[in-house]
Amino acid sequence: MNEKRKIILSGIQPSGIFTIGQLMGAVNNWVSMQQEYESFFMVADMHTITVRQKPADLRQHTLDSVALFLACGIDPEKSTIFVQSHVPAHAMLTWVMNSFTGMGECGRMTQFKDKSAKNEDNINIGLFSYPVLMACDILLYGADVVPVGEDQRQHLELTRKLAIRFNHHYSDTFKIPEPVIPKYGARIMSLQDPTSKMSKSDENQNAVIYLNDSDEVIKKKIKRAVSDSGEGIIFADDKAGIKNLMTLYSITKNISIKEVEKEFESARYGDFKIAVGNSVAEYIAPIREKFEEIKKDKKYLE
Ligand code: AQP
Repeated sequence: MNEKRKIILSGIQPSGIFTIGQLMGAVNNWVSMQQEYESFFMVADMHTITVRQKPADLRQHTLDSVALFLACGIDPEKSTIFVQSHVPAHAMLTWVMNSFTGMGECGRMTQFKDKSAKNEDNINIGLFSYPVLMACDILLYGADVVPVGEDQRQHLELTRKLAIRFNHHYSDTFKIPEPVIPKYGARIMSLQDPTSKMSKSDENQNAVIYLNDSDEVIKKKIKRAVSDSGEGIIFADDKAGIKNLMTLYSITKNISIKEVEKEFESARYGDFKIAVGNSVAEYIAPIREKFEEIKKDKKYLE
């Protein structure tokens, strides 16, 4: 039993109620991996302030994030849950690592380009060096693996590059981490534009399923989800909307994509969407109920 367990670290920004994308892309893996790994899960508030925040909202979202971690199945007896800004070493190492990072390396990051386009009036240095902070989050804890969604793959590659560079210049200081990205659910798409990632800050609320959405709201959003003018429940890249709904069904029912195809072989889109709506609502309901329950106990969360 003395064998040293491998370490995982991952985080989520407290910028609102989590989406089903964050659950399927990241948190579900956290829950299963915490059994085996020494686990650190972080409320990444320093990342969140790269976009303007209202202080009261940020405080509330930080507590909500902890409540959501617990509601999704993170066990505080097994895992360490912490708030990033409570550990000054994150900022301290970031200053060091900023001096090892090229301007071009940060400028190439897709997330920086996307977030700059969304926040044209506030393209700040924090937003630019966000991936350096993320690299330091991971390297500080000596994480072996980092469970994340597909959109974070590029940041993980930079983390590895910076660690290797630092180790090469000095001594073997940092462990080189590996990403863990789920086979399905690594990129849950917007319900209204299935060619782009489901994001909690989407202006169109019908595009996003939040973990506190009611059964009725979930069913309605999925009924209205954009599909295509064709037919057939087929998992194909040219059927992005249907592919996304099939992913949601497969994960919420815990069956394979092949089984989904078989179950809906001769179904029409409308009937399929009703089935997906029911399945997703059933999957989210216990999380929502647990979240509402835990949220009442602010003292415990603090
Ligand atoms: N749609 C998604 N599908 C799969 N995984 C996702 N993740 C986020 N969205 C999806 C994964 O969730 C983890 C935490 O992400 P984050 O806190 O960095 O949030 P984000 O990616 O910035 O999320 P949003 O919803 O896009 O927020 P806004 O709209 O505020 O920018 C990561 O592991 C991420 O891969």
